[in-house]
Amino acid sequence: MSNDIEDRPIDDQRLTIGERLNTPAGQLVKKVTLVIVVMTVILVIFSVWWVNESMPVVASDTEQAVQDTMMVFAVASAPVMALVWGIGYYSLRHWRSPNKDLSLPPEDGPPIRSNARLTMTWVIVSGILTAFLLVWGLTELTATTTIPTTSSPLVVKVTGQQWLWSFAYDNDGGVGSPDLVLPIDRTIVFQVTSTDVIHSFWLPEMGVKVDANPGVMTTSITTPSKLGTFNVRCAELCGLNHSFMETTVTVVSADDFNKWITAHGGTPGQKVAGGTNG
Ligand SMILES: [Cu+2]
Repeated sequence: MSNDIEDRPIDDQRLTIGERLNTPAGQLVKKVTLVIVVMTVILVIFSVWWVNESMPVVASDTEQAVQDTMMVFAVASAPVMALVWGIGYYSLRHWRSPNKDLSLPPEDGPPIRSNARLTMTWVIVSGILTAFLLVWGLTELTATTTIPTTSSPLVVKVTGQQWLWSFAYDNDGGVGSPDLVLPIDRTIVFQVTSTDVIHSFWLPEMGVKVDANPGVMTTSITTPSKLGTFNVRCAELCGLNHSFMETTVTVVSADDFNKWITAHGGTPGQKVAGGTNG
């Protein structure tokens, strides 16, 4: 049997890019590219709008990093999604079987043996994209989980139990409280545990969500960046009243924080071994 594919003249490959774009196949490529570009623009606009619309207010550096990462990943994935949809559009529109009789399989198009330029472009572009996202993710992860050595962090002991949270400030005279009060612009180290079942300590506006496990101390850090009162929730189904396991976190100035500690019988900066449990 003769190999009719290899015998076929390869006129297409002798044309310049400009000439090839003017062939019927080239016109089609231009049309699909336009669809992909328009779809990319729409998806980027949608991503930016959706992240701004659906995410909570930013009350800490951690939440800022979370929302920046959401935005970067959404925008970076927009052209990939547009490419997949664009090829889907092309396939559905132009490779539909012309046969009304669906018992007959559609005729195959010419097989493509290789396309070095396309392969290299695909490998390089997707390699750069994934490397960028990996480096971005690792950089943000390191920045939001490393305690800065230049500042003195505030340690807050967080205890979950069915169905309330309690907070202890062992480095400030052992103050205990059912509400969380934090000074602005100071690194906070949460030491989280539970007295009964597994809970999850969640500060939606501060980008903190960490398991509270009985017998184990988990740690999470953040730096509040906005004055105000925000939510404290439990994010792990922990029993009958799980949905009521909530309180507030109030971010105040450093002076007001010291006054609050003093008003609750503590001394700012005075360490207490063991401390209270709220
Ligand atoms: Cu809980």
